Formats: sequence, C-alpha cells, structure tokens
Amino acid sequence: MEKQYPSGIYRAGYAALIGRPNTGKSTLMNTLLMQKLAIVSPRPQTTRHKILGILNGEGYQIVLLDTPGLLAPRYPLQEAMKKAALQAVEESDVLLMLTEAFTDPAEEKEILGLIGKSSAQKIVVINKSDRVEKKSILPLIRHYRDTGLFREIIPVSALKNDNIDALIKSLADCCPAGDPFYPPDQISNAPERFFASEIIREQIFLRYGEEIPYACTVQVRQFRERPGRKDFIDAVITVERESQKGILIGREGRSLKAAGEAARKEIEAFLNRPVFLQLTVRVREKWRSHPDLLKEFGYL
Ligand SMILES: Nc1nc2c(ncn2[C@@H]2O[C@H](COP(=O)(O)OP(=O)(O)OP(=O)(O)O)[C@@H](O)[C@H]2O)c(=O)[nH]1
Ligand SMILES: [Mg+2]
Repeated sequence: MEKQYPSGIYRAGYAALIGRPNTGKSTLMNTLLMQKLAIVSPRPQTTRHKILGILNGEGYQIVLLDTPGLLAPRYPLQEAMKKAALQAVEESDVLLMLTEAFTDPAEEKEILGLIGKSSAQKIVVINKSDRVEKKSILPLIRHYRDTGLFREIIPVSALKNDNIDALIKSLADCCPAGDPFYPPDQISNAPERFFASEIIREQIFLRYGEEIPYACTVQVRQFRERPGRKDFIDAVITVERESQKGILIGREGRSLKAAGEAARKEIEAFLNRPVFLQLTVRVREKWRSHPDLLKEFGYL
C-alpha cells in the first residue's frame, strides 16, 4: 500500500451516521465527502434509505452510511426506514451518533440504549455548534463522557464546516487496519437514477408544506443516454390522494413545472451533463402502508 496512515497502517471501515431526525446527518455526510450526495431539508424524516458515500484520504478509506432519522415508527414506511438505520448500525465498525448542541441529552436516551448494545467504536458528534455559545457545549461533553460509551466527543458544525478535520482524524483512528473496500475514484454504490429520484424528492421537501412531502415518493422509470442529445429521464411522483396530486401540480401546472425545473438543474449539476426531465404525478392510495408498493418503490 502506497499511502499509509498513521505510521504505516492503512485503515478502512464502515461508519454509520445515526441520530434523531433533523440532527444534520445528511449535511454532515455531504460535508465529509465535500460533495452533495445526500438530500437535505429543514424538515425531519427527509432521508428514507441507507446511503453509502466513500471518503478516501491519506492512508484510509471510510465508507460512510447516512441513515434515516431514528424515531418510533407509526406506519410501515417508517418501519422500513428504521430497519435501514438499524442495518447500517449492524454493518458498521464505527457509529457516529449525531446530536444537536442545543438538545437535552435526555432526548437521546433511547438511541444511547440502542448503540450501547453494539460493539462498534462510538463517537458523539455534537452538531450545529454554530447555533450556541461555545461554553454551553461543555456540560454536554461532560454528560456524554460520563456515559462511558464513547471513544470521542466532537462538537462540529456540519453546515459551517467547523471542526470537521478533527472528526475525520478520529474516524480514521477508529477504523480497523485493512485494505480499501472500493476503488479510489468511486463515491457511492447507488446508481445515478437513485440520485435523480432523490433530487426530485428534495425539491418536493423544500417547496411544499404540511403532509405533501411525506405523502410523496419518486421513482425514475426511464433513464436513457441518447447519443448527441440530452439524457432522457422519466420520473413518476406517487401521492396518496387526488387532493395531494392537485396541490403538487398546482394551478395550470405551475407548481410542478417550477419544481421540475429546479430538480432538472440540480440533476444536471450532479451528473455534470444536460438532461431532459419528464415528471408525472399519480395516486396510489395509502402506499406508505402497503407492503407490495413499498417493495416496488425500493423501501423493502
Ligand atoms: N445551523 C446549522 N444547521 C444545520 C447544521 N447541520 C445541519 N443543519 C440543518 O439542519 C436541517 C436538517 O439537516 P439534515 O442534514 O437534512 O438532517 P438529517 O439528520 O439528515 O435529517 P433526516 O434525514 O430527516 O433524519 C437542515 O435545515 C440543515 O441545513 C449545522 O451544523 N448548523
Ligand atoms: Mg438525512
């Protein structure tokens, strides 16, 4: 092995980002990778899948797993999301538990119980440190130290890229010695069509209110490269009710058109080439509770 870290040992491992919804897991994943891979929104429960991102550095490869926020499931889609997060915990050598710098540790009790059962190395990431005074973080650090669960306790701001280098160093230190799992030029294992569908879903999370984002799922039905022409992407947005379809499309189709245009630009930036994006909206009643549909949509 040419590149070595530290003192001659190459390290490679899986690291899961876990935590309650909205703690900044996907933002941190993107900041660590210095690339926007995972979608982010101000709403909880944005991430629905386990998403793999590969961080290569001098003498290490860290395979990051972004996960859906942990919560008590209320319907089968949320059960599938929890399962995806728990699977990531099982697969990982390192667990990064994200909490917010303004969150009472009492709220993390269940997650602490969960990770306490794992033999993986554990790091608490106290995120969103930009939103509090530095000294208010000290009692949190003391609290997490006293649990005896964690190898490191690291305050960061994923948004402002603050203290991320220290986090990467700790992550690499926690990984076992071993060869890389993926070639150095690979960033993820998910196909382009998955990222295209996620980017469309992100626009729905950013643009629509109330239950609409939660009632939507997006599937890319066709993704065709066409020689000499733009790539053709045909995606379908599924909602649960006719009324939601109406809101999504908007008067004279304006809302959907605007969302589609924004998504197209984001997809083009992600793929680094022009695309033609076609969006359709359809209704599948209660798809979030329907095992066959959850399977068809890739959640099971
Ligand atoms: N101020 C501040 N905001 C942050 C930081 N990290 C994330 N956020 C914001 O927190 C919100 C949630 O971020 P996400 O990355 O989507 O959170 P998540 O944990 O992936 O959420 P789920 O996928 O729903 O579980 C977004 O509005 C982010 O911009 C941070 O360090 N500082
Ligand atoms: Mg997320």
